[in-house]
Amino acid sequence: MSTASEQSYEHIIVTHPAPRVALVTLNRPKALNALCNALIAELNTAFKALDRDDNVGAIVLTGNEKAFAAGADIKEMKDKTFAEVYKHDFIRSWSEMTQVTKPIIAAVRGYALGGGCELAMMADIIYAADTATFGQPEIKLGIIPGAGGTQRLPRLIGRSRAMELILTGRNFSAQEAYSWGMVARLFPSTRVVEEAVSTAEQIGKVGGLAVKAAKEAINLGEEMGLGEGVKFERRLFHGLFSTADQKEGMAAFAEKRKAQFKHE
Ligand code: DAK
Repeated sequence: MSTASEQSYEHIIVTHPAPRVALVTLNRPKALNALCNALIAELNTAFKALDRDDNVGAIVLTGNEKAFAAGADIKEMKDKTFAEVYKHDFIRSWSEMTQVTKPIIAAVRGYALGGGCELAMMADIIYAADTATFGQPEIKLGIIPGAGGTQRLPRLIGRSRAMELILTGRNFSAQEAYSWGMVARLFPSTRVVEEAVSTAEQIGKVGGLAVKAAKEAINLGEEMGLGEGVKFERRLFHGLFSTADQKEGMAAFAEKRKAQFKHE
């Protein structure tokens, strides 16, 4: 039994739908999963526990049919003052999800707006329902994206498209997000979570240390120049020759059998 699944939460549900897979479901349906402080705190607690859990290889993050998440909780933040948000570095904890070392697949159905879209972009892979709606509508509220939207969206879909979307606040469709490369795969809404779980299960079966290294190389590489990134990749590659999984993976290939990875 996993540590995270033993804990019960108010705004999220953590389950284990397949071996080595954790499914984290945002559960504030009446507010379209608006991301209040308490929800973000629970999400961070769950992610930390799942990241430490040796029985978890990959995590799926989802909402419900109507909303992945309709953004930060507008009602909670509407009366805040500059002094308050600046002094307490308002919702800095949002970015803790990016510290998780295990792969996170966002399975997006319904609305992924504002902070909801940003949360999806913090995941490593986005699967979406073909009916999902994305958007960074903050400009219409007199603010700008505050959880990485102005940084991640242009990197994912290109500067000109991101500029247009962020400056107008126009929502965009799952098809657009897919054609621009932000979403990896589209599915009917009824299948998106099971497909994400199935991919997470596949990831959970291969060597966990190699998975961790691959995620680290891709994510840290985005912050480096090409030469530095390639060198960093090579060091991680070299390091994997010290793992039992590398010995097992290559021996299994040579012996024409299925590898049994131990994630060590
Ligand atoms: N916050 C609070 N409540 C929300 C909400 C939200 N973002 N979105 C929906 N709700 C609530 C509605 O108020 C309503 O509650 P009741 O009236 O029933 O009490 C309930 O959810 C159902 O919503 P609707 O009645 O509006 O449902 P509809 O189907 O008619 O419309 C909608 C769905 C998604 C089009 C609409 O709800 C909508 O436009 N929602 C707001 C979308 C939005 O503007 N999102 C961006 C929020 S700003 C930061 C990090 C992040 C952020 C900021 C800073 N830092 C780290 C510094 C993020 C900012 C944002 O996300």
